[in-house]
Amino acid sequence: MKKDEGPEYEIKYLGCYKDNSSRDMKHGPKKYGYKGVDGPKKCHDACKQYKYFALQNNGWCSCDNTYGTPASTYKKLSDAKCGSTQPRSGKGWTNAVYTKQLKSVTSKHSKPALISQGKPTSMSSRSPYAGQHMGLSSKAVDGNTNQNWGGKSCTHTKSMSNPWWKVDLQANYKVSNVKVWNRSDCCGSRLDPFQVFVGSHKCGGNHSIKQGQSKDVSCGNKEGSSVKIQVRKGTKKAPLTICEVKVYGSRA
Ligand SMILES: [Ca+2]
Repeated sequence: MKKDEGPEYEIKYLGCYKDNSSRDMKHGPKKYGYKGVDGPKKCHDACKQYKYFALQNNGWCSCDNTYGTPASTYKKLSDAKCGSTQPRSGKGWTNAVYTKQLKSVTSKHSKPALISQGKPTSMSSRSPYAGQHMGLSSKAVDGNTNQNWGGKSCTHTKSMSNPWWKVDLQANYKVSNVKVWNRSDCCGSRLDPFQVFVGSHKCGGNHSIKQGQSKDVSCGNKEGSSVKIQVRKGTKKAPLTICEVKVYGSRA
């Protein structure tokens, strides 16, 4: 398909609804012949002026601007009541209800955005190199993924047990994933192992990144207003250095 054809649409199945002889959907061709893979699309094409359309009794097409109303009569049923093969084409007195919607609308809502860059940060100690403006906690959200300490874009705590780094997202977010960049010029094991928290929710278990590499940690849309990188090496003391953290999510 050419890119300049305008917005892309998709046909979306909304559910299976009970019907009776008064008809939930009152318009359209009200004819058979709309079963099979192209059934929903063909029924849509025959119902263009209506918002919703439905297949009943294995491919009988009708449409309307409402569906499932009144809900006491046209009750929502289990999907199996509208057939087991996809796309569903309905059974006796059951409507497999569909609509057509803009594809970009759905993807815009579900696509996670970068939500950490430039936001307030903190860590378990002040940078020992703060005087040279190096190692600051803000260096992990400065948008620069340079992994060389000399690039002045990595954080650095003092040597301590259980060091951590944190970004305040300044609002509640569903966090989809957190990408972390490790240092490349030395000391890659300082991040091994680390844990990622969204608020108090942990994303997976222990993670590690080889020196000079980055890692994408999935957070499964856990909700919170901060993300923390926590290193636990028991009583062993070490500094924590991270060169960049990118948190992706959408407003909760
Ligand atoms: Ca950086």
